[in-house]
Amino acid sequence: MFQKILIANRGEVALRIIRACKELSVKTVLVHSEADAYSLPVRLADEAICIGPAESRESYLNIPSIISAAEITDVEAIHPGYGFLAEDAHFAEICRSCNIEFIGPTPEVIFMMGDKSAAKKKMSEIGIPVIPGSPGRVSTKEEALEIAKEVGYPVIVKAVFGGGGRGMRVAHNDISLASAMMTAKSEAEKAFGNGDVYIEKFVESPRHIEVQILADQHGNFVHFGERDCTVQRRHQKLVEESPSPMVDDKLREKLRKTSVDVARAVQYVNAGTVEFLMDKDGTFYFMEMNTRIQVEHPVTEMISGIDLVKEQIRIASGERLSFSQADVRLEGAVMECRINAEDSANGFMPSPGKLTEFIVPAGPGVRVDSHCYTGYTIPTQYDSLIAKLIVSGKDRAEVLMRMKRALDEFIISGVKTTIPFHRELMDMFQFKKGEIDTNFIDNIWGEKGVGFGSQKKS
Ligand code: MV4
Repeated sequence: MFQKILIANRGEVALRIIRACKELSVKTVLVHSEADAYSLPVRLADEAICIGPAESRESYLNIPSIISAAEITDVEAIHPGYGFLAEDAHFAEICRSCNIEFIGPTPEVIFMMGDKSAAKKKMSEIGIPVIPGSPGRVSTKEEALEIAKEVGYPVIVKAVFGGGGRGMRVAHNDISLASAMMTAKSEAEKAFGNGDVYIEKFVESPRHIEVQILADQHGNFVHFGERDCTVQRRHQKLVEESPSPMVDDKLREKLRKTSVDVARAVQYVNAGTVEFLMDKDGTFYFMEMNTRIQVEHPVTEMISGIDLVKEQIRIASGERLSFSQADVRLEGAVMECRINAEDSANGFMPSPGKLTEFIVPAGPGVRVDSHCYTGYTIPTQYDSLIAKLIVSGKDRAEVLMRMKRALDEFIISGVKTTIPFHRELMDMFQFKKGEIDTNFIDNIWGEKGVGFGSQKKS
């Protein structure tokens, strides 16, 4: 096991990694920006080094400063968390050349999965179901029209290096396809520095299902069941749960097997998530693989009893998985609500500021992952996640009651939060039945919170 590792991240996930390290007797070095000098992870890490100003480009994305900090403190590995440099193949490569273990997959695998079109092509070649569409990049209007004729409208134009919904455009006919190509390309160029796009059939009312996997350096692969992340607003996940209310045992088995096949095909190492789009009729397609630990990983930790972050560190240090697939027990139900400093009654506008009160729920089946405390000021420069409220129970019905109870207990003053949104969501009959798609929140909440406070109750 490592003696000391560096954490190249901030906020909730930096604290999550520190907790894992303490339980493994691994010393921690946390690099941070000036804006985070008074953060809880800075206080709890064994060492903390300020590497630059608030702006991410000059601190959390500043590779030379991070590597310098790693060299000076003599760490053996770097944990990138999620976001920032977590899926930067170039950063992983630099770590390798500096003899620092990058806690994640190899630069080659990160690079391959970062190219969504190449990843899709590779998976389709080994028989993994993918959404019908162009076999690779589409560069001209003529090619685009050809693909659309083949798969039929509506189609979606997607950025090859996309993610988070940027550089995506839907087209319903030949005329809108030409402009969809143009806008998707220019948006992708601006957001990712590369305007390459590909095209596929647009699935109208999908669900977002993902499967957590772990793989060690010795060829062992384990999956941990699915997470349903269908409740999103403008590509921001708000609620994640396991098991999915819309997946039966037969489908679940297929999803799990497919996910392990995907990981095996690329000789994946460390924690990863295979993302699927699921049709109304239960048809599922491989979408992409996320080569990092994800925000919603506690859902899987609570349903399996496995500490995924500790496993990540063990795997990176060369240890074998200490359990096999047969040892993984997924019991009951778990749900996570993301508590953001946003005004959900007002278009989810960011609401940074000082937390004059921050009192977290507890009790049976409740876990809160948060770096916040009473008196903490939420910086304006970073994302608005202030806490993850994760609740487990014997079944989904118990989880829904427990989540409402925990949301009621959560006291946050000084900023607006998404708690009122979650409280209302827990009472909505469509959500309670699990009968929703990825458009649900955008459709009913709409602009400026229209619909908020006026939902049908069951
Ligand atoms: C799609 C789709 C429908 N059809 N692809 C959104 C983010 C990116 N990872 C892929 N996304 C989608 N791709 C086809 N062919 C609908 C979405 C989509 C979506 C997917 C998952 C969760 C929420 C979503 C919200 C809007 C659109």
